[in-house]
Amino acid sequence: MRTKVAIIGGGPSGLILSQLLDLQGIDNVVLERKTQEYVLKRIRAGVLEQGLVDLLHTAEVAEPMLKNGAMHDGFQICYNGRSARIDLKGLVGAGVMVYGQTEITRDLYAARKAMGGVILEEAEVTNIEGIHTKQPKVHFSRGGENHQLACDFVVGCDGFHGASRQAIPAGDLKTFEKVYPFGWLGILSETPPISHELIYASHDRGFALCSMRHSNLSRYYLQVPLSDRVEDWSDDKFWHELRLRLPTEVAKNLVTGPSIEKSIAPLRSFVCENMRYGNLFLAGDAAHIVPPTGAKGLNLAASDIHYLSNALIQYYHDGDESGLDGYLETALKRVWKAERFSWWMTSLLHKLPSGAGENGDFTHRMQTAELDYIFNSPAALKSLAENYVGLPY
Ligand code: RFL
Ligand code: PHB
Repeated sequence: MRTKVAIIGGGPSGLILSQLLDLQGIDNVVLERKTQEYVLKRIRAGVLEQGLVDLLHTAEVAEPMLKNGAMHDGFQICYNGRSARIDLKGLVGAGVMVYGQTEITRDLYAARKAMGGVILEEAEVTNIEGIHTKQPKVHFSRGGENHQLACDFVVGCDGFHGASRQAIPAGDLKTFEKVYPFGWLGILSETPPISHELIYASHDRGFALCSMRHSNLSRYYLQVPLSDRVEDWSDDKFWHELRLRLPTEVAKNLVTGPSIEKSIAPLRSFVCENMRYGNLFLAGDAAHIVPPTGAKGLNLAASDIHYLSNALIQYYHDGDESGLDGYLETALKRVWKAERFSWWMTSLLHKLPSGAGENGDFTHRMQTAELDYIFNSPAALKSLAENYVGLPY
């Protein structure tokens, strides 16, 4: 089996890349270890920057998003019992699109199918051979048998736990990581959202986030200790805790109901600086992870795919390798800025353990001072808004 670009992973990164290349007549094959049904059950991102919205237009899959997504011109931050609005549109002239990653993935699978794209489900990549040659080979197992896919380039879109990054020898890897001492417990419920905009709440009991997918589907998160398990959290316990973490006038609008999904995600910042290694390119969560507080994970995956798809198209159409040679530097610059923002927003809003040498809740006082500063400084508010809507590509 042979193709031009072997794409490992059928999540949003891999599917968008596959679609963009196919639209330019560039052969590619997607290898996905799970079934499509399984991939579509994962509940993840919901806030899209304009760059991702534009990319979905280029990929010719924007129609369902335009019909069912909602533009948000601002969001709320609650702290110390009060609530303040970040007027994104007023501050930086742009908003964000609220539309689920699950829906984007479903739209992409439908588009790939309509174009006759090759996506091999339940195909688990085990090894990449000849990364430094002009004809690398991707080894994968499917239906109990081993197969090979020969190609010009391999793109690792296989998420944090995938095989592509592991194909880089340990001695050559340049990775950076911070693991946070808490996780997010998320639930999805078929209830109207508490507000028409997202609410980020900082509270002594821990952080909470009120988000949504549409007018009758809400997504809520609570900061929880890493030792907590989903079984420890009944729906009633979740709703009770959420109410406690919101200002009273906000909490009174909460409509509760049975959860239809409940999961705990650990929070991590991670960058693998080898976004190019020979003829292997890494994109999305395979190369970097951000804590979800700034809603940047999927959006960073999109900017990687924007740079990489343009570079591959330039190579196949004009024989010009400069985009491929520049990918690592261009993508990494944006990655580190989004890492900084996600780390900062996480540190600003979560209940943090005291740092070394601290006493009397020093960290909490710092957070309150910073929030007071932000809401009284047009410059600070603008910086927050500029990063939240997404830095330019
Ligand atoms: P994915 O989505 O993890 O897809 C990788 C795919 O690769 C497959 N795979 C393999 N296939 C073949 N062989 C192998 N050996 C393989 N190993 C793995 C996997 O089965 C999978 O299908 O990575 P991708 O495409 O890079 O997409 C990244 C995004 O999923 C991720 O960044 C976001 O979901 C992060 N994120 C958010 N991002 C935002 O931009 N806005 C948000 O509001 C937002 N909220 C979130 C989030 C992530 C969360 N969790 C659970 C981590 C909220 C949460 C709770
Ligand atoms: C979500 O709706 O899942 C979501 C929204 C905003 C975030 C993180 C997750 O910052």
